[in-house]
Amino acid sequence: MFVDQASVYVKAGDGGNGLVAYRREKYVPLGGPAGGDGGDGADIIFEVDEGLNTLMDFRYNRHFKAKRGENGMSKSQHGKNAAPLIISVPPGTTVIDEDTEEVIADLTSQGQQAVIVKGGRGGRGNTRFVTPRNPAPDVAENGEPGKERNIRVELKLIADVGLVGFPSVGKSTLLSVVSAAKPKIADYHFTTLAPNLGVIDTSDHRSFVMADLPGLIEGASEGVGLGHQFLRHVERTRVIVHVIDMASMEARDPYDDFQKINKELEEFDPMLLKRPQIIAANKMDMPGAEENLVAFKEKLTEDIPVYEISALTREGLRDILFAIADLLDAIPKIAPEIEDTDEEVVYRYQKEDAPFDITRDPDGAFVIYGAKVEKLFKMTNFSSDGAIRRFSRQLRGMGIDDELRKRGAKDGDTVRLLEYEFEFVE
Ligand SMILES: Nc1nc2c(ncn2[C@@H]2O[C@H](COP(=O)(O)OP(=O)(O)OP(=O)(O)O)[C@@H](O)[C@H]2O)c(=O)[nH]1
Ligand SMILES: [Mg+2]
Repeated sequence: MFVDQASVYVKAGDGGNGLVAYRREKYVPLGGPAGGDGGDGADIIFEVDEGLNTLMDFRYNRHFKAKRGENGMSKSQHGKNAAPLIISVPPGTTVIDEDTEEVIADLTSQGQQAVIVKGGRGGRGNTRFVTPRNPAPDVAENGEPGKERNIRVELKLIADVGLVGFPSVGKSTLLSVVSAAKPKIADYHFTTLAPNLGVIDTSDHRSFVMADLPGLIEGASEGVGLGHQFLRHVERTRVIVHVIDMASMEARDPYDDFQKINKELEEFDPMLLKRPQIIAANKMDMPGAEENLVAFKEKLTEDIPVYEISALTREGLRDILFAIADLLDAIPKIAPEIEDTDEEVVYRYQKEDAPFDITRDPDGAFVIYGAKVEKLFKMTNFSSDGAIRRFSRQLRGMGIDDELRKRGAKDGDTVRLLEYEFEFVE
């Protein structure tokens, strides 16, 4: 199995901050609270785009940060929610949490979406903290931080293009110079025993997957050489690139090679001849290749484009890759084979954040940490007394005061949370 893989960091947008504001109207001497809520931060969503077939885009961009929500405004106006950041992925993409190895999403069908990280909720404005006892609160919340995650994106590769041809014509060499694949290359037959896959990126940023395949010889369709095993792979590809040794280094006639290979393909499955083909006239750097090519083209009656290349000197590669990409764009997709089909499970909600934990620093200070308490802290706007009081109430509500006391905290002891210090007050 061949897997394309990328490690990516995603951070959803933070919620916008809530606002503390009061009405100021001409004839209302004591205007009530009028601070609006912050908007929600942007989610990061992955969406299947059938037009993609590799994870090439993740090679260029490994960090994704979504926009934050707008802050709350006066006159009780809600800040705008940030629009989700949508990232296109090819069908067959699996998204895994790198830290827990949990599968977050299996994306298979066109348009299917999965929320990879949720944006933070907008903080509430002071309008929302009105109570009969406190009709004009000076409390507003900061936005909730957006979730962040390290993820691994994986894609089982299916070759779009198969390289076929006699042994030693240069199939593996070609794959090695147009992709990062490192197939074994040697001047003896059947160097390649199992297909190698490479991801190809054309200079105009289109990408596709190409396989070099074990060499084919006469009788392959009946099982000679690596026969059937090899031909099964060809059946799954959408374009066949027929590699021919135009230098005739083993004294075979190039056109004869071409016909023999096609005959084997046809005998294995007549449909294979209907598959679009491109001829790669390889080894054009060698003496005699030019003459052979002229003779080859004279004999060629089939309507198949011929591209002159040298995998060794890397000549002509750009043109043939463009031709392959154009052809792939022009023909319909074959639905990728997906082993465990119909699995529509998309996103499992995350477990509750651990509320808090307490340790002690060497100097005796109590240190509070944990996702939930840290989130509360970040959502508190410490510029108002009301918000500070509310934060202490929340800590008490979570049982942090009791826990501190249990561990021996006394009036005046230092308590740390993130990079801040407080005094423990009874
Ligand atoms: N002169 C020249 N030699 C080449 C070129 N491409 C490949 N070769 C040589 O041809 C020999 C066979 O190359 P491979 O890439 O292993 O051939 P293959 O088609 O993958 O062969 P199998 O895996 O055995 O089917 C090697 O010695 C290569 O260096 C080329 O463009 N010019
Ligand atoms: Mg090979």
